Amino acid sequence: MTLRSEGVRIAKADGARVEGVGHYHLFLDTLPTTDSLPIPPNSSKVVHIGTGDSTYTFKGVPAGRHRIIAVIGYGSHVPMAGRRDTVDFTVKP
Ligand SMILES: [Cu+2]
Repeated sequence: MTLRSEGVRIAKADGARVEGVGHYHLFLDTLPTTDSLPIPPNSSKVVHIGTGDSTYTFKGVPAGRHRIIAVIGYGSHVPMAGRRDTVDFTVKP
């Protein structure tokens, strides 16, 4: 999956909350957490792309329909309001 943003500079996660600077988070087959709280640590369903990269590959996703919700969060991992998008896809058997 490749991500793209406008109006936000994608950077390494450094713990800071700087307007207009953040990194991507991916929620696989789960709803994003509350906007006012930091996104939980990485798990099988939650990914912080804290390196500042714009690509990520999920491995071992089973066949069937899936949904990824991408959320840009500040360096502090708190989501940026309105900075999210959803993609639905199917993994073939
Ligand atoms: Cu994060």
